[in-house]
Amino acid sequence: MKLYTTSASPNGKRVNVFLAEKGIDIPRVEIDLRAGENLALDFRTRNPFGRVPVLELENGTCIAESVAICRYFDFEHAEPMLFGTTALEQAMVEMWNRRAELNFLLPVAQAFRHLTGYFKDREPVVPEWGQASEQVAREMLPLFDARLGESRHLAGDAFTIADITLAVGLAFARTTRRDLPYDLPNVSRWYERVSSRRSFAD
Ligand SMILES: N[C@@H](CCC(=O)N[C@@H](CS)C(=O)NCC(=O)O)C(=O)O
Repeated sequence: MKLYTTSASPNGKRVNVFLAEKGIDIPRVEIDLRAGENLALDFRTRNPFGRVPVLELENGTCIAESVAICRYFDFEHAEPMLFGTTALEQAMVEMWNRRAELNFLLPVAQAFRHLTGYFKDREPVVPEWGQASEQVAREMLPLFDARLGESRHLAGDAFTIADITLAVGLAFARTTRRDLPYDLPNVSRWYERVSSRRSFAD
């Protein structure tokens, strides 16, 4: 088993934190995104979409999409369950993880890509789209703040994949200096607690 990843990228980080929470260590192959290693023919045989991370199993099956990789490990290594256990928990985790991904992590990534032109060698860069995406992330953050005012973690009492998604999005937004309201009280308190978990250290 091998994980093809870029540890510094948001989705690489998402899987790394998840694996650390589970106490799983597997061999990794670092992919240099800047140099376009993810676009090479060899990599595309593992993921035709040319994105990291990709998990390659012993039998050669390749699983791309960070949430799909995390789900695989949640089932294979039960404790702690990070996608919930009961029907209700699983639905809440799915809801909050999708909200965190679609309404925050993705717009933050789009803002980065289209405002910096970081991948201008491989995609059209549309600064207006970058601004609109940053605006979406800015407007959504207060909704997460409201949720975290009434709940210890995003999906309920337990720490889950939804917290990893939002925290990784926030860490990436901070590092890349996106213009967002970082001082929201509940998000700030929650972020301090979550990002100081050992799994976020590397
Ligand atoms: N939905 C995918 C997104 C994967 C993705 O966009 N990965 C980025 C790094 S965070 C990437 O490979 N970028 C390289 C590129 O766009 O060329 C997932 O959850 O894994």
